[in-house]
Amino acid sequence: ARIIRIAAAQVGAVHRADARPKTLIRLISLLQEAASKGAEVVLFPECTFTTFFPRHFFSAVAELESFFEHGDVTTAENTRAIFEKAKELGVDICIGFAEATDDGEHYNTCVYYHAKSGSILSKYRKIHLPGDFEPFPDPDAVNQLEKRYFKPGNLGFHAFRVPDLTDPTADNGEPIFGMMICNDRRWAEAWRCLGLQGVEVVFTGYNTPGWAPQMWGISADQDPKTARAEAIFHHKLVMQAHSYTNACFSVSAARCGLDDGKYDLVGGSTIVGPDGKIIAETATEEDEVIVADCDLDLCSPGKKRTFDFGRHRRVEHYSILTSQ
Ligand code: ING
Repeated sequence: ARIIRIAAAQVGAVHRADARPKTLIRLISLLQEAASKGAEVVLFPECTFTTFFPRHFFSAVAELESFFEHGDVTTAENTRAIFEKAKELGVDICIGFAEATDDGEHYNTCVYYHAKSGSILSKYRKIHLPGDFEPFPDPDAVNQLEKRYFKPGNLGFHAFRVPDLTDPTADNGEPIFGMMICNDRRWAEAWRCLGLQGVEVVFTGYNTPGWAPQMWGISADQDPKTARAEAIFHHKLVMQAHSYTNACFSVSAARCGLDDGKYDLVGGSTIVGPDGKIIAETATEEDEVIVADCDLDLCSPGKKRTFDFGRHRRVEHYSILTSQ
């Protein structure tokens, strides 16, 4: 069997002024907790080394740049310790961060780090950037300025095989993983691009506000509790629906909690099976680890029957998907 014990490391509130070492230590202890529970792969959230800064409008470039990682994250001062710990523990990690490239571009990025080889197997740059370029006029509005701070990803949706996790001679071969980030999960096309590559586990870190009426275009007098419940409902809806329609497992890890006592992000980290059912989910909106044993061969019935893309899809009728 091709069974892998996978964990999601949910990260609670990270404040704007939190020192980076303090946050890094939290991430490392989450990794250690997941390893102590036998996890072989651990997913961390989007932009997990700092507070979720795209909610703020920065006029000073210097502070904005302080939220980005420069150079190789596996060796850079601010981030290398978690990769070193992953290698020491022999646990693969999938982790999100704000990437500043050598040629001055900025992306919302995540990498899959393979502990055995001590290398990055795959990098993904977020393609669907939500929100706006300009902040709302209302100074109390919750902004979402990813279109201002990041460039749309340029690496596509690429599934990749991961060595050293299961018996490579088993039928179906080495595991096929894929990555997306936060808002990507709301776009069926992102999942189908990975599904058509045979993906068996999709990893998604996220930062989802519980209360952002201006961004959603609804009136600001909606009850915040209702809005938060709706945000969690829509998060689970897309993780479950797209796992089912692509016959794959999915893992989601929230950055959540009340950053700076004001900006709330919802929890709801999940591990979902290829039947669309939630296998594990967090109970808090704090730092929390969930784990599940994922038998990747449970994807086969869906891939060979109901969602056998080769036999059932009729691509000659889908051209609108790439022309509009
Ligand atoms: N955050 C949110 C997300 O897609 C959002 C933005 C929330 C858009 C709700 C629309 C509705 O979960 C990020 N970082 O993409």
